[in-house]
Amino acid sequence: MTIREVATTPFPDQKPGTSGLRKKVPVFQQPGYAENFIQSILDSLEGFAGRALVIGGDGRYHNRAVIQTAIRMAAANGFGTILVGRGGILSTPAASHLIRLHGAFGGIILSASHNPGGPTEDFGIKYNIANGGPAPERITDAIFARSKTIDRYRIFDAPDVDLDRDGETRVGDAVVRVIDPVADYATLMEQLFDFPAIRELIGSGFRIAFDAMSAVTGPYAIEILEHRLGAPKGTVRNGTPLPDFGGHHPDPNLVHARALYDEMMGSDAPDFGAASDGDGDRNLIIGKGIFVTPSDSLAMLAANAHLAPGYARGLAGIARSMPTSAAADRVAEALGIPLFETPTGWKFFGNLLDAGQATICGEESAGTGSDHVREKDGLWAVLLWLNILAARRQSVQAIATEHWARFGRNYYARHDYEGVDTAAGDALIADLRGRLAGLPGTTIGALRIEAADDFAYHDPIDGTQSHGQGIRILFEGGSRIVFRLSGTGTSGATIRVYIERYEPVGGNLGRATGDAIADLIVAAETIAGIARHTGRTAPDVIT
Ligand code: VG1
Ligand code: CO
Repeated sequence: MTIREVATTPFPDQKPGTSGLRKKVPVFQQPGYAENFIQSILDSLEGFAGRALVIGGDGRYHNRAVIQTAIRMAAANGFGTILVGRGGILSTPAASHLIRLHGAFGGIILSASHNPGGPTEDFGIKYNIANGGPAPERITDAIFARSKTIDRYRIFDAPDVDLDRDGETRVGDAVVRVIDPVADYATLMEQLFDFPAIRELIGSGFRIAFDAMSAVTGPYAIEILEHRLGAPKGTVRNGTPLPDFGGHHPDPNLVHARALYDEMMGSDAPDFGAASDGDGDRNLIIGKGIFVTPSDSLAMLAANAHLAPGYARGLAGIARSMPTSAAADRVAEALGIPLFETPTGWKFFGNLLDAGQATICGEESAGTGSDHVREKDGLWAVLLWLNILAARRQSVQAIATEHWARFGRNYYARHDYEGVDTAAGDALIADLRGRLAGLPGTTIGALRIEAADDFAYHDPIDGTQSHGQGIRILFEGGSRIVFRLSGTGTSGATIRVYIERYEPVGGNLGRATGDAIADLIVAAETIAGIARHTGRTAPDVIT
């Protein structure tokens, strides 16, 4: 085995987005493309000689090829141990856990999350640091800068590692260990939650439907829900990870998990429905007859977390991304703990979790998690819900209704305009930005704008400043519209419009969301001119 130094030239488009570098598979298949990015990661790190690196992915098309490349390059660059999930599989939260469990230097996760997979669909690479979390902007900026000047990469000439058998091999001096992707993660869940109580709930006839969407969560959900918690076989649907996710979007929302939603709204609905995304970090929660918005789920989990053994000590604080509704803020206030508002993307929670300032975090995009790892965690949210349901012995509907009666209700929806011309998306945001100063004090129908700004974050732990994180229009009474551009897409622009209306305790808490926010939807169009800029008169996806 020899190390090869391969001369290369930069690709101009390797800027990591909200969660790593995501491109179409054919882009990643260009000679040197993945190699350049991986070498740019390695060149941006210091002090990893002889240390461990975790590598795994969500099993999508091209996963195995890039895993072999990453192993050969990590070995050639001096890592001492490389831990790889069997079959090249690791869910994002499981990878985060393994980095922490093994005291690894970091990890390379291959995923494009909820985006479709296949020969012409999406692929992604991201780097996670020693705390198990996504690399902060300081590192992703360095990776991008390096990718623009890179002129060589280092790789071992070596045969492929057999990814399908547990055990150790060597690539040069590095030990490559293929490990069970599920076992350690399942054990961690068992430590956090009251498995006997959940097992008893299930034994009493409580029915669960879990849709793994033919993505990475299948093996985890089968092991935990069916094997360890005794749910009947078949509780987990679409439980085998497929390279093309069966041709679907592995995005657990009301559009792409429609079959589950329809079942949960039907007369013979199970008691609890859930789904996860391509890489296992998102969650969809649906009770019998009730969809729980992710923002509400965060608030309800935080309000009830003490019922699970792992959180019986209480929460130090709650963190949410800016576009996530303020439902969690009211819980934090009631618990007398701090609430942190961060930019979109899990990387911004890492410092708060490391510092012990926040225990539970969440995003409106179906991401919830805690300080047990440094990624959002789909199955974790499902299990915390099940633990709460086992402790309270009430329906999801009853828990939600009581929650709103106590805290009020943040009616909430996100409207996505996908595949918009990039220049039109940029122009819409630039136009809004230019008009921000003139908006406060103006009215649209009965709505009066109280404040408008472009969200900036000052990290309270390390002082980092992040600007331009989304346009906020705040109305009197607590309603709000947020506009931002997606940072995870691979073609064109996606405009996200986040709409929220607060209904206080004693108000009308049982409305249909669409009705409750109808005037704000009209206001969003009036303020931003979405149709004028994009030619679109309706969103592609409403979540
Ligand atoms: C989206 C979500 C964001 C999430 C990110 C990664 O980003 O809005 O909340 O953290 O995806 O999630 P954006 O920039 O497209 O809005 V995942 O499940 O792709 O790792
Ligand atoms: Co994901």
